[in-house]
Amino acid sequence: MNTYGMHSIHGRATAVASGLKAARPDLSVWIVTGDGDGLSIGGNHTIHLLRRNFDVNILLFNNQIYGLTKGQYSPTSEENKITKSTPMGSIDHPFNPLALAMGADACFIARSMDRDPKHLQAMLLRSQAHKGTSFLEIYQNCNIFNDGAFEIFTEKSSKPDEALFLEQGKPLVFGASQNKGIKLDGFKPIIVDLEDGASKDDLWIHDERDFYKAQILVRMFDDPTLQLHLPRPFGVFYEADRPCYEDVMAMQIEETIAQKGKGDLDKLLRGRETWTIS
Ligand SMILES: Cc1ncc(C[n+]2csc(CCOP(=O)(O)OP(=O)(O)O)c2C)c(N)n1
Ligand SMILES: [Mg+2]
Repeated sequence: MNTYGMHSIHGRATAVASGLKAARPDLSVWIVTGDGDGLSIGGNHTIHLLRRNFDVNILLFNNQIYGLTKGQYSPTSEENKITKSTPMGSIDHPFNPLALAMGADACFIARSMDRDPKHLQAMLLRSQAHKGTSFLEIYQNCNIFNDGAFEIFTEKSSKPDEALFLEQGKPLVFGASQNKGIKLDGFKPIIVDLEDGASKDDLWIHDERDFYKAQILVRMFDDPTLQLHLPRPFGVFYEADRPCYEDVMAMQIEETIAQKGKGDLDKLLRGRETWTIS
């Protein structure tokens, strides 16, 4: 790759990338972050980047653990997680990264996984093509400190029943022989059997531009209250167009210069009044 990378402070890649994009809007800027980095120490910066909508790309590698520091629980670790920092099991409720992004008005929300390089490649291209901040969550195995966290979605034997691949304009189908589908019962997603009377015509048709359905999709996890086990969606959940921060900022600067002329930084720093202390 003809590229240049820089390490910033833990959790602040989003802030550094925002500054970089503001100064150099011509660059293609990618933020490579983790569940700890992007949602714990840098959680605040992540949500503000999403609402500001700089045209940058976030790759959130979610392994549900602090890997580098040797296995402490993270804000995406499941409840009751036993780690060195939670020897009796964690008692925090985890973040749902895509629901958090939705709540911060992100304009591009997608999920992929490390063990499906074809799908991941397609999602990287979609992230790149989107004008605005893209938020791509990537399920990633940490073979040392959290091995097998996403096994049910990546193993050949369970993947067809557990992973649901979203495609624009297509019905939500899954299963080894594409024999199961998702239907909406009011606001609740329910599983129907296409080999047992259910028709494809009744299924939920995926529309990346549907803001309301995206709210349901990002919440498609197991539902303990309904005792419902749902497949986990992968793909582009939501895309919308909203002006980018750096473009509006450039316009504002241009208009102000047209009205008031070019500023003088030295003059501004010196201020209107000076005193001589004797
Ligand atoms: C300011 C600061 N605080 C704490 C740390 C220690 N630290 C380094 S990586 C890390 C957590 C990383 O977790 P995650 O972002 O999930 O990445 P992973 O290693 O799992 O890929 C922490 C707490 C640090 N390097 N800098
Ligand atoms: Mg991690």
